[in-house]
Order: sequence, then C-alpha cells, then structure tokens
Amino acid sequence: MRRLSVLSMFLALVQVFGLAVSAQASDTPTAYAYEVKSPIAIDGDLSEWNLSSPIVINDISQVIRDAARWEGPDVTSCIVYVMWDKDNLYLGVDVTEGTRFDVSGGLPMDQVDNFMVYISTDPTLDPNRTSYDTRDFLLYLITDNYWWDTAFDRSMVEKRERFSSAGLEGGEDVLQGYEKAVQITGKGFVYEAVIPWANFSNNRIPVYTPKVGDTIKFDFVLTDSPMACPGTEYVPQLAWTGDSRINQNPSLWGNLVFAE
Ligand SMILES: [Ca+2]
Ligand SMILES: [Ca+2]
Repeated sequence: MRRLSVLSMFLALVQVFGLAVSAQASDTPTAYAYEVKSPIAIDGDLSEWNLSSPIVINDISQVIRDAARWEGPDVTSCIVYVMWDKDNLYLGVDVTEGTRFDVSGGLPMDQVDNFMVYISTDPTLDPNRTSYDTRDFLLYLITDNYWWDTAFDRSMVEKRERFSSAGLEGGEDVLQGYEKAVQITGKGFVYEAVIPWANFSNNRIPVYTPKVGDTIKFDFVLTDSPMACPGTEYVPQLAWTGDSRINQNPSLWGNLVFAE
C-alpha cells in the first residue's frame, strides 16, 4: 500500500510539474503581425490596418520603471499594432498620454517620450536565449512630433558584427526610409510608421525577409516623461511583457508571429 501511495504521489507530482511547464510556455504573450495586402498610407489613420491582434500596454503589472509615478491607463498607456511586407515593418500605436511629445535635449533617450522596439530578425534563434544575439535589436523611436530622433542601442550585444550603437546622444535619425505621421486625439495621439527591414542589417548581417509562419521575439516599451523639464527624476516606462531585464535578456520578450 505504502509503495502504491508513493507511486501515486510521484505521478501526481509529474502531472503538476507537467502542467506548470506547459503553463509557463503558454504564458509568453503572442501577437500577430499581419501582411500588408494593399498599400498603407502613412497618415496617422489606422483605418486600413488589420487591428485584430492588439498589443495592449495599460496595466500596473506592465510598469517596469517608476511605478509609483504611473498615473494609470488614462494618463499613460498604448495599444500597438504590427504589420509587415517583404521590405518593411509597419508600426501603428494608439497612445494615451496626458503629456504627449515631451522631449528635452540633453536627457538620455530613455528619459524622454519614446517608443522602444525590441525586435529580433532571426526566427531560427533559440527563443529562450538570455543574451542578445547579433540579430537582436533595441530601437529607440523618439516621439516629439518634430525631429523624431531614432537610435540603436547595441551596448548589450556581444557579437555586433560592426553594427554598433548609433544616435544615443540624440539629435539624429539613424534610420533610412523611416516614414511616420501622427494624428492628435483627445487622449493622446495615433502614430503610424514604416521602417524598411534593411535598417536591421549591414554588410555582415543579412536583411530579414519575413515569411508567413515566422515567429520572432518582440517587445515594446512606452516611455512617458511627465514634463519636458531637465532634471526630471521619475519617468515611468511600460512594457508589453517582461521587466527591466528585457534590456539584457530576449527570453523575456513576447512572440510575434507573421501571418497572412
Ligand atoms: Ca494610414
Ligand atoms: Ca509625456
């Protein structure tokens, strides 16, 4: 009897662990990027977009910095949409911000109003990797509605293949062919942009050409400075998934699936 009960306990444990493992795997948030079938007009109006896979960033559990200063989803939150074609990545973001377009010169890029796009361009990589691969990128998109500075942070990438950090001092647009537009809304703004895939490449890193069914690691951060004021101390950041370790560890990012 005793042996039997030990065995049944063991089996129960196996079952519990099995469930825990599968729950953990399915816990990784997944969004779909839909293929662009007819041309997208970059005008800050997302009416021609497939909006069926929103990346919603609006919860206290998603605040990865200065949570005590986050004033809630009605002041700082966003919904992100991703689309693609063989040449371009498209981003649409419906932003709620009490203080939009707050960017003052001289502050670090991650202390001013921005989007931070965490994206891999190699679907064959191990999704559980805990450090940045050559083809994992952190792209800053400053949202000032004027200069629209952009930057790449590659400081965490060991094998950079001569693709180094660029634009982190501010005042630069390091992207080629980046088009963006916004429409002001009552609660913030709607942002629409196209970024050619060629920006995530150089003569050592191939250009990514997505195909239907590809899954890449992806994350998105919204930084909302409460006021354009040098010395601003608390600047909340919200991420789709993960915590501040996403800056070092792609396994904490979500999954982005390329769909038709
Ligand atoms: Ca449009
Ligand atoms: Ca702001």
